[in-house]
Amino acid sequence: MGVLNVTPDSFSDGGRYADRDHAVRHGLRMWRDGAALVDVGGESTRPGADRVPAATEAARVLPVVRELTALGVPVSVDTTRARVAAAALEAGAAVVNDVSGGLADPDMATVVAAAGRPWVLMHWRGHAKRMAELASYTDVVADVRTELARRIDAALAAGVRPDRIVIDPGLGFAKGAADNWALTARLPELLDLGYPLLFAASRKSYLGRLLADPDGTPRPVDGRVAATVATSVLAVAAGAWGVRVHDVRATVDALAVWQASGRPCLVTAAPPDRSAVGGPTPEPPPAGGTTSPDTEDTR
Ligand code: PMM
Repeated sequence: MGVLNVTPDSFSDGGRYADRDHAVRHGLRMWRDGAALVDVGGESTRPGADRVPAATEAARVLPVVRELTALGVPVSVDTTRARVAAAALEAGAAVVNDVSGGLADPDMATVVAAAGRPWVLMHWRGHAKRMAELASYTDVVADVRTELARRIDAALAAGVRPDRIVIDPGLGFAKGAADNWALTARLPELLDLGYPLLFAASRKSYLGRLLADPDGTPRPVDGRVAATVATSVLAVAAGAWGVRVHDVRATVDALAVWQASGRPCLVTAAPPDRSAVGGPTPEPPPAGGTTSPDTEDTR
């Protein structure tokens, strides 16, 4: 899943693709680089961010979703709003990526159930403005697992088909660096829920802190590609179904190496069926490049 934030303020690529033509070109490039989905988002979730009105979010994402799908690019819409999701599905989006796991908008489950499309349920505790206060856990992996299980139950109760559900631990969302590393190390406990898992560490600040200078200055966003690729390969080798990344080409290359080396597995338990969620098949990667962001985050 290639990240396409059509926002002026996302931490990882803020402002870069706010222009529609530029966004479409970048989405097309990520698809050509091998992304199976291009994830179009119109509301920043960086910690502390204010919400944007639904109409603004829709105005940002819908033309891009429409243009990319017209070009044959499979698209997911990154939104917590049922209204925006419904309009994006109507415009051709194949998947709803909901960082709130259905919690932000009570109508989301109905929309997704009626559309019959895959739904990414991310672990979430609250909107960006206050998520830092919500990062308190007894055992982060057990707590995330329990809270994700509740979201799955709610989705099923609303009529969403089990083979349409994807889960996501929500790295950096009401989670500190130690929480993110624990979730990475203990991914099998989340996979044990029996659903395909999306892993989204790309360029997040805990990678910047891992790679900080001796004086403690975090590595800037554009210096986190190798660390992102490493986390993605580890996640896939542990059984993740997909990875959400900005640097598609580097990720696809690394996963080609993983595949050519016999898909070594980091866990003994059988990973979930990766074909369980209907959706697009990746295109072979033709030539192209990726761009680097220069903004900082606090996630
Ligand atoms: N992270 C961001 C946005 N959308 N979606 C899912 N499913 N999982 C995530 O962890 C996630 C997401 C924030 O990162 P960005 O600003 O780089 O898009």
